[in-house]
Amino acid sequence: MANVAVVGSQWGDEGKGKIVDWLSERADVVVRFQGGHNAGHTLVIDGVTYKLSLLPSGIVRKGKLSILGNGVVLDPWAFAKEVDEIASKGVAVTPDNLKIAENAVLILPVHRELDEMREGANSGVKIGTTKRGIGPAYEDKAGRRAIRVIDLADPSTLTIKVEGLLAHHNALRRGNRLEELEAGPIVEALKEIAPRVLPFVAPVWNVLDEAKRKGQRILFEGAQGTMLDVDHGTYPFVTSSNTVAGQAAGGSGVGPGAIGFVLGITKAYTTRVGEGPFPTELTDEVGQRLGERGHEFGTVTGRKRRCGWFDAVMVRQAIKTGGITGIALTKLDVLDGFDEIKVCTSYEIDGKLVDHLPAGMDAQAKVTPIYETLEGWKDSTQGARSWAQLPAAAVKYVRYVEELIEAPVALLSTSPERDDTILMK
Ligand code: 2SA
Ligand code: MG
Repeated sequence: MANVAVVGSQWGDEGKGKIVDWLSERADVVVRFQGGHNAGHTLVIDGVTYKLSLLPSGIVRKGKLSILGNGVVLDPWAFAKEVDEIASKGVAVTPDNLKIAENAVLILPVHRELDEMREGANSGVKIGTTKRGIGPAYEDKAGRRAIRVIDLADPSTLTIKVEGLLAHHNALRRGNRLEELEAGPIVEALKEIAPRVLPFVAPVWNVLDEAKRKGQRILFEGAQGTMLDVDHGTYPFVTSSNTVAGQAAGGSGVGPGAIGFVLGITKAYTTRVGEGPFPTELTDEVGQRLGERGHEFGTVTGRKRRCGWFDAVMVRQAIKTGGITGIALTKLDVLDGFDEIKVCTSYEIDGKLVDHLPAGMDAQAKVTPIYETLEGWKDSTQGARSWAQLPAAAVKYVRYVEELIEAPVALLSTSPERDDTILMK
């Protein structure tokens, strides 16, 4: 089996956690390559629910190596908390089953405060972020002033680095009437938390190279989704990292040849959490019903997710920009019992038919979806484990989706339980 990268093909929350867990059985190493503790991956194993934000989903499986790559932004306090939480469920996180890239960037309280301040401000574009400091941390990385994981190992230069960071942040804080900060307490806090992080630190690129040489299989676990990609998504309503599969290489240090199959996780309808355009959004009772049946609440923040019909235009675009080889269609069972089901097959903008989502913010806001209506099905697809168990109308729906998005459905997921998965031949 080739190395697989799992990415979301919509706006996140497509059910990546379950599929990564399903695939991790066949993998040796599970790697996260972007994002931070803004992700929310829910795993249900033998009736126990695990909610992971930062740790790779492989962590709950014995004998797997989990890796946080250089493309990840790491809040050391959130990390320690998640390690403790998962330990309370009987999962030990040790330097044997987890490695953290030396060159990953840290999220500090200043980043969280800036994120919170911007989201609460009356002016500017509100993004609806998770307020975890993700965006400000990536800004500092690109601005070449970030504190990196490896800096925790060198307390003697930490003060200079933090002072450099504060030169930027205090100017911002002055402008926003936040109190200015001194380096001392931040350095002390970092020194205090360092022992929780340092045992895991490694040159991850080298660990992955060795894994490749040994013929081990690597699973790359994406967070968020293609439409939240900082380049290819609905900018500026995006997260601050590249979420496409190409980032699996850059965000872990393996080179593009290491990624064999790109699996795009795709929900059978659409959801989005946070602000920004959403052409197929339903604010009526149908949207309400999708949200209730699908338990559409943010894993990290508990926010209610916006819901709507499947948008084939958007997913087709995600398949192209993300290089998705095949998709895993999830939560088909949420559509059980609808009399009819709609699928968006093209867009109309200013009276013109359009076959893709244009990049402009104004054009994106003006999109009207054009729908095709399909017959629904009365029988339950929940828990189906074979193609033959699906009602004819559900099979027709899956085939239609496949045709519209121009990519094959490789897997079908019919409940949160990992075994309720149909492998398509
Ligand atoms: P941020 O915090 O800077 O990354 O937010 C920017 C945008 O990215 C969206 N975003 C997400 N969308 C869906 N799921 C995410 N993870 C959690 C989950 C979210 C939660 O799995 O449920 O619990 O609310 C996630 N992370 C970031 C975010 O909504 C903004 O639109
Ligand atoms: Mg999620």
